Amino acid sequence: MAMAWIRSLVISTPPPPSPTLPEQWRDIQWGKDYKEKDLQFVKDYHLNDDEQLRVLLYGPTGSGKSSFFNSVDSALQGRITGRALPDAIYEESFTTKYRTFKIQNRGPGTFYPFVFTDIMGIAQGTNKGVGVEDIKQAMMGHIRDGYNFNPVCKISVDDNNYNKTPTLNDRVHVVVCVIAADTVNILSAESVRKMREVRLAARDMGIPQLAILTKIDEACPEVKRDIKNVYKSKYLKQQMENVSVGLGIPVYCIFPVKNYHSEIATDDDTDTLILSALRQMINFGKDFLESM
Ligand SMILES: Nc1nc2c(ncn2[C@@H]2O[C@H](COP(=O)(O)OP(=O)(O)OP(=O)(O)O)[C@@H](O)[C@H]2O)c(=O)[nH]1
Ligand SMILES: [Mg+2]
Repeated sequence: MAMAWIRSLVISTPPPPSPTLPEQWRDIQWGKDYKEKDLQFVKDYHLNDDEQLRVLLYGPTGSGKSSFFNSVDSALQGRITGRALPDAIYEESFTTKYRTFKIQNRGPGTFYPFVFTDIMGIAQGTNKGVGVEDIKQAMMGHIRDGYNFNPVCKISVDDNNYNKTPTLNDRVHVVVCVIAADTVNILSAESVRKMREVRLAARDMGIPQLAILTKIDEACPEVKRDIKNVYKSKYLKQQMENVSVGLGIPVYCIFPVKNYHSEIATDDDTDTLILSALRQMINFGKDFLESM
């Protein structure tokens, strides 16, 4: 009698909802061969000798902008690199300068035709973090490498690092919003407002945009266990939809990545997500350059 009761209890108790979907909702293939194909696409990408594609990374303080550049660099070099210094304590923006990074291709002195511009993070508070006006100036190519952002006032036209006559190469061709997946729901209204402002300014300048969702390993245990669960995780899908609604960036322009942060060697599947985001940046940037 007691056994039957227990059995009926077991049968009638529904299983806990699964945190993952049975199938990936975005088509992506894993493994070394597919990673190599993506890598080849990037290696084959070329522009005219005098052209370069500039990708600007912006987003909240500590979201993983510098780490994303390092991760792209690592994926392309096949080893962990650390040129853009990331920070472990991120109450204040660790990056304070406007810095452009080239990535070496094939051998010394040869570079990929795209560069990354890493800037100070957006922060809550009027006089904290990079100002939206400075990001707009950066998009137009008015800021020179090495400029030290001042959260209190925007760059002055008299500043030594103010470029009065930017060329097409100085301008930004792709704008990337970098957000940590585990902070999407707790971003301050002010940070969201600043990021929306940047998005609208980029739209008005016709600059293509996409978003990177970092720290997917910290945000979802299933992804920490196996990165290949990224497009099965219900939580991450929800976070991508939240970013889309909050910032007005379509879901097809949002890419989840795990940055290299404590690893001592690169990994094919981690590279795959980084390269898939990079491919889209390249495609968008190419379209934009062609339209100029
Ligand atoms: N687990 C994990 N940690 C990450 C990831 N990306 C970045 N981090 C860590 O997050 C911290 C902040 O990263 P940064 O790259 O300095 O962030 P940032 O956006 O450049 O920050 P600011 O320059 O201060 O605006 C560092 O300790 C990184 O190691 C990720 O994908 N997963
Ligand atoms: Mg940084």
